[in-house]
Parts: sequence; C-alpha cells; structure tokens
Amino acid sequence: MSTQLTPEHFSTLAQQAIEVPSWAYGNSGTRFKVFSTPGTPRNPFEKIADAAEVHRVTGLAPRVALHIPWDVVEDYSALRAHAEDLGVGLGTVNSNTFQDEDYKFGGLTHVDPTIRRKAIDHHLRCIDVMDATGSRDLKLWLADGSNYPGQVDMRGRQDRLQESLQEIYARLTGEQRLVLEYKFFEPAFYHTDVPDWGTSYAQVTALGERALVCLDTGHHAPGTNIEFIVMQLLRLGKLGAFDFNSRFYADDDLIVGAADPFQLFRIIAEVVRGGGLNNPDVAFMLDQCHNIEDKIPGQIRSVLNVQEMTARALLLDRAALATAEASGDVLGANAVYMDAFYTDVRPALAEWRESRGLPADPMAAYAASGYQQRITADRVGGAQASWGA
Ligand code: PSV
Ligand code: MN
Ligand code: MN
Repeated sequence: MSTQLTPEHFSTLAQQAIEVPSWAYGNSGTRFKVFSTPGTPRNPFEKIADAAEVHRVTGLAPRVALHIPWDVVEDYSALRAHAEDLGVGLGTVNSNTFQDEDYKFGGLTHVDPTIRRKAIDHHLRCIDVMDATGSRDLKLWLADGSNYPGQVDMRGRQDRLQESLQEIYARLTGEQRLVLEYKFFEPAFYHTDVPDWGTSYAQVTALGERALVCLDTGHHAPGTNIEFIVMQLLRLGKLGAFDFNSRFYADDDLIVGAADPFQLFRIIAEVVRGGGLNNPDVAFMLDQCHNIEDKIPGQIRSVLNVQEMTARALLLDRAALATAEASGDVLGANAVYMDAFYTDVRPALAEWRESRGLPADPMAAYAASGYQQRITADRVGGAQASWGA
C-alpha cells in the first residue's frame, strides 16, 4: 500500500483546472434574506477581478464562467481582454431563461411558439457572446416544468424541447459544444422537463457529438449514487461538464466537499477510473453561492477541496483494488479504497505548492494580501447576484 504522492501524481495535479462561476462573487441568499458583503463586485469586470484572485493564490482556476443576462456587458471582447490581463480566461456561457415573466410556463418547451422563439433567440445570442469571448461551452439549465398533474402535456414538451435544441445546436461552430444540465425538482415541484441524466442523455444524443450532459452534484434526490452516474456517462462518452457544489438537503449550493467529502472522493475516483481527469472533454466547474461566508475565500476553499480529493483519489491503489475485487475479497477491497480516502495529503500539497511558487496556504495568503480591504474601500453598492431563492 502506498500513500505517498509521487512526482507522477504531482504532474497530474499540476494540470488540473477548475472553472469558477461569476455569480459566486455577487451577493446571494435565500428567499428569506440576501446578506450583502462589503466589497461585492458592481459589474462583471469586478467579478472577473475577484475570480482572478482565486487563480493567483491557487493556480487552479484559470477560467470564469458567465451567466447571461447576469453578466451582460456592451463589449465582450473588452471583458475577455480584461480577464486575460488578469491571467484568466472566460469559460462556459450559462443561459438564463428563468427570470422573465414570459417564461412562467416554460421557455424552450413552451406551448406558445412566440415564447419558444424568444427562448431560442436568447440562446443564439449566448452563442454570439461565446464567439466574442472565445468560450467553448454553452450550458443550458431549464427551469421548465409544472406544479400539478394534468397541468401540461409532458410528452409534447419533450418533443418541443428537442426541436428547440436542434436549432440552437445547429448554430454552434468549430469547437463549440452544448451541455444540458438536469435537476430533479425546483422551481417546478411536480415535473421538471429535464429531471435526470437519462433525459439529458436522450436529448443530447439526438443532437450529435458536440452535445453532452452536465452533472450538477446538488441536483439529485438524497441518497442517489452520483458516482454511478459519473461512471455511466463516462462509459457512454457523454459526460461534458460538472457543476460542483455540496448539499445537505436539496440544491444547497454549498462549498464542494463541505457536506460530504467522501462523496466527492467517490465521484473523483470514478472520474479517474473513467479517464475524465484533466480530459478537456470533461469540464470541471463550480456552481456555488456563498450566502454567509466571504466569497473569494469560499471559492479558494472550494478549489482546494477538489484538489485535495483529487490527490486522494490518485492514491487509490488500483492494482491492489483489482486483485481484491477479482477474488471476491469484499473487506480487502474496501480497505484499499478507504486507505486512499483517509490519507491526509494536505502537508504534501502545501510543500508542492511552494515548490511551484504558489503559497503553501492559499487561504492565509489571500487573507494577508490586503485585496479584501482594498475592494471593501473601493466598491460601494455591490450587485445582488443571482440565485438564491
Ligand atoms: C440551477 O439550480 C443551477 O444549478 C444552474 O446551473 C444555474 O445556471 C445555476 O444554478 C445558477 O443559477
Ligand atoms: Mn448548476
Ligand atoms: Mn443548482
């Protein structure tokens, strides 16, 4: 049994890239209260600046995802240049068809062709944004669904969804991809039009190769074996992206690895097993909201948690595991698995960071940098972000 990180492990870890969401830096909360944080960004340019801090102290977060219309700016090339000046790039463009009165009964699935047209056009505009930002992925998450049995014809909505997606997919060019995120409930409470990985898989498979599934770790019923889904989607070549976060109850959007580090370990172990680690076809992204904690340190903690669980997953002794599995050694196999999970890799990672010119303790380095004090003094009237109800 080896529980030492090797140079090979470190070179794998050096390639890791985790995209951070622009909306994590804005104020967020629940339907009860949105608490404001001093220094909150007032525009997308300031969100990018905050995200660049996360990358500066961790070397882990080279791209920032946008949400349209939350991150609408006049000149996306200027936003891109601003990001690049700060050492980061712009990543996934997330479409938003859930905050407009017209979408009360759905967008891409709506029974009324004029509303459907509006929702499709929004996505076509998102692709225009991608052209300007150099983003590869368009991510769709649909709030579409219904609250009462009989309220809608679920079958008709699947058909209309496919038609709408066909039109959006046809507009993609070059390396651009479409990733379709599923969620089992909320805001709709009876049925959701893309509730599970199977529906997302069926919809994207009908589109083509550059359409894939996005798995948000918070979007499953409690008790779901998420790592099984990860395994299956990798096996099928259809896992396009992760939205990482953690949850105690529903779509809590808490810091990834905070609620259940073992689950994060199990997920990343399957990613490694399935060839999805540092594989450009599988985008690692955070989708989180920091309701009460400071946002930039919240994001730093998050990417470090992913790095830490990746290191532990890399320690899994695959040969010993395979031997135990093949011989029906139930407890032996489980012991091999747990040895990797229980290994404390933090001191080794700290030392390795320093050897690469990064701070051994990125949380402490950010706290000592004075950045938080500067933005608190400079920015007044920060934006209420995004999501939280
Ligand atoms: C929806 O719950 C979701 O997970 C989708 O990814 C959205 O784009 C994101 O949250 C932010 O609202
Ligand atoms: Mn998500
Ligand atoms: Mn969510």
